[in-house]
Amino acid sequence: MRDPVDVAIETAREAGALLMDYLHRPLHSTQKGRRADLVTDADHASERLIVDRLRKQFPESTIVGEEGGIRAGLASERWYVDPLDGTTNFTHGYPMFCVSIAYEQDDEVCAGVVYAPFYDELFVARRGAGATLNARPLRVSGVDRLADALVCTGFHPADFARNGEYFRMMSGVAQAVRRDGSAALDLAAVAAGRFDGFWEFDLSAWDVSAGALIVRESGGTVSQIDGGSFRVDGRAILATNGHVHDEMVGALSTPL
Ligand code: 2AM
Ligand code: CA
Repeated sequence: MRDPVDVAIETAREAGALLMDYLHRPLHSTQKGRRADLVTDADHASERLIVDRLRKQFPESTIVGEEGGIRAGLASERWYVDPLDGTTNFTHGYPMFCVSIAYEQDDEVCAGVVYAPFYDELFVARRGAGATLNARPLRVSGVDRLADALVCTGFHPADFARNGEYFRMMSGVAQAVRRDGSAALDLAAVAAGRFDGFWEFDLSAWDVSAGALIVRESGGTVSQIDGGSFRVDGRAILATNGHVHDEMVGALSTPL
């Protein structure tokens, strides 16, 4: 069997090149539901490419892709695929979009790859063996007070109200808050020490599975927003450099 990390890297790069090809073409996009919940031809083409490559190399595995749902296979080997994370950004030519691929064995994510083709940035994590950005070791930041921290969040297209309140509150206690539109890249930015923390409600396993491993393997901490144990299907995520984790759990558990 081939190394899942190598396969994920090759596949993410290939899908990233495909996205760059689509970037400057007129796009056909449809709304999946709400106004900001878009899917384009590029999402579908990227997912087809990724599923094809993974199927060839790992015919037995289960594949959970955002645009195609589950393709059944072994329960013990599962791939989580977001063929285009940051679709709204992509449709506007805003560069914060990526491909996210994670490989899980026996309910443990053991490989995570996030590739941002516009920047040619490849984030890779192997469970227990650290994480890299374009082959250089990654490390979270050393900022140790929320008051000095640059933090980031994201908004589910169907629910701005609740997180809007948290955004406002966090803007008063952190140094500053950003909203960049791609959960996988936000997590990669925590791993790289660019953001000191990131939280978001209502995400799916394909949004967070690779990025969460990359944060952990860069020395960061990942949990539910209330501080409970992280699960890829837990919907809510808090990822930090570790130093500001408890302060962020405290801030996000304040009744608003
Ligand atoms: P997407 O671009 O792959 O849809 C924005 O803060 C983040 O939320 C992005 O990672 C975006 O991923 C994700 N997102 C958008 N719509 C979503 C939905 N309906 N359910 C879960 N996540 C969603
Ligand atoms: Ca997507």
